[in-house]
Amino acid sequence: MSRTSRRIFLRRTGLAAVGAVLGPQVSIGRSQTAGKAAEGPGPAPASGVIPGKRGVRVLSDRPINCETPVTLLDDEITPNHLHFVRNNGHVPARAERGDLTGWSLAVDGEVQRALKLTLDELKQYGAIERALVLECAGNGRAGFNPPASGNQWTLGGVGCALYRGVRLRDVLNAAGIKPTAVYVGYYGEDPHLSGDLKRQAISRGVPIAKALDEHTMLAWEMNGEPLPALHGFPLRLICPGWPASTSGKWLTRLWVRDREHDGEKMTGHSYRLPRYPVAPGATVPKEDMAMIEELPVKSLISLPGSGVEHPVSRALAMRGQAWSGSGDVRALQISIDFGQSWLNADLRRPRNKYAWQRWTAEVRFPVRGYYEIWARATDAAGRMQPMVVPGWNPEGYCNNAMQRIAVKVV
Ligand SMILES: Nc1nc2c(c(=O)[nH]1)N[C@H]1C(S)=C(S)[C@@H](COP(=O)(O)O)O[C@H]1N2
Ligand SMILES: [Mo]
Repeated sequence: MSRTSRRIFLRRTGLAAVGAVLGPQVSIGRSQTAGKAAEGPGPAPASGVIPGKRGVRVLSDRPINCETPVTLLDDEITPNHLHFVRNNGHVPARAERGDLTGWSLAVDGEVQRALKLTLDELKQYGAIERALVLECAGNGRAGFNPPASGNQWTLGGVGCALYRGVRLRDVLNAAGIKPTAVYVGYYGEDPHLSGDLKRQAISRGVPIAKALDEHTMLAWEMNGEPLPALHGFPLRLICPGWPASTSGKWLTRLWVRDREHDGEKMTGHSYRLPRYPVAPGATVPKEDMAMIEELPVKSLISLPGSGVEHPVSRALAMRGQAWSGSGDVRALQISIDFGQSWLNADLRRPRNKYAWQRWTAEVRFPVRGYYEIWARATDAAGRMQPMVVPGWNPEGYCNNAMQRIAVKVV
C-alpha cells in the first residue's frame, strides 16, 4: 500500500489519530515531528517563538505548551532550553521581569503557626540538589483512540533537570503540621487565561504523606540558574514520580488542608483514571474516577532517530532514558523482532532517586531489511511497559506504551 492510500485507509477507519503517532514513527525517511506536523495540529511555528526555548515543538502558544523532540532528550540532565513547558494560564509578569519585589510564600491552614517567607528566608532552611523527572500526565495523549481533547503530546512531555531548593517537609515542620492535616494545595501567580483575576489557572496538590516525602521539594534553581520564567520563577514545587501537574509553578501559597484539595483541576475527570478498565470512548461517571498518583514505568529511545539507514556489517549504537513513578527501573530490554525475543540493554543507576536512568545497547542485525526496534522498561515491582496503548481513559492520561523506531538495515 502506498503511503497515501494507507493514510486514506486510516482516515476511513477512524484511526487517523493512531496513524499520526505510529505511522510516522515506523515509516522510513520521515521524522516523527515532520510526520506529526503533517497530520497533527499544523506545522510548528518557527523555533525561537518561545523565549528561552530552542528546538522544541510548539503545541500551543496561548497558553504556551511545547514538547521536546525525542531525539533531543539525549542528555542525562535536560537543559533548560529543551525542557518541555506545560502552562494552563499566562506567564506572570513578575516571572517575565525576574522581579522578587513583594513576593513571599504563605504556608497556612492546618498548621500551628502560619508562615510568610521571602526567598532569602526560605534559603535559610538549607539546600539540596536533585535531578528529578517531571512528566505531564498527558504525555503520550496523541496515541489514544478515540482521541482525547487537550494538548496532543507525543513522547516529549518529559524531562529530567537538576533542581536546587529545600525539602518541603522542612518548611511544613517549621510551620508545625496539625493532626488534622491531610492534603497540601498550591496556589501560583499565573493569571487565568480569561484574564479574570479571581480565577485560578490551576491549583492542585498532594496528600500530606507525599508532601512530607524526603524527595518532594520547593525549588528556586533549575540547572544552576534561577528558575526560568516559564518554569515557575521564583519558586516551584517538585513532587517527583507524580503527574507534573502536582508540581506547582510560580508559588505564592501552600494551603495545608483537612480534606482533599478542591482547587482548579482537582475535581471532575481532571488527572483521574477510571477505577476499572473501560471500553474506548466510554462515558465514565465522575464517581468512578480515581486520582492519578504514581506515574507508570516508561522509557524513550533518544538514539537513533526513527528512519535511519544502518549498515548490516556493524552494530547499531542505541541509547535513551528510563524512569518510573515509583523511582526505580530494574531492566531495559530491546526487541528487533516484534517482541519475539529481547536483549538486555545496559541500564545505569539513577544519579539519585527519581532521576531518569540512562541506557545503552549495541544491536546487531542478522540480515539486511526493515526492522522495528522496540524498547521496554520494567520497574522494581516487575511491571513492564505495554506493547500497545494501554487503558483508554477519557482524558488520555498515562500512555506508557513502548516506543518503536524503524531502521533500514542495508
Ligand atoms: N502555577 C502553575 N503550576 C503548574 C502548571 C500551571 O499551568 N500553573 N502546569 C502544571 C502542569 S500540568 C505540568 S505538566 C507542569 C509542567 O512543568 P514545566 O512547564 O516546568 O515543564 O507544571 C505544573 N505546574
Ligand atoms: Mo501536565
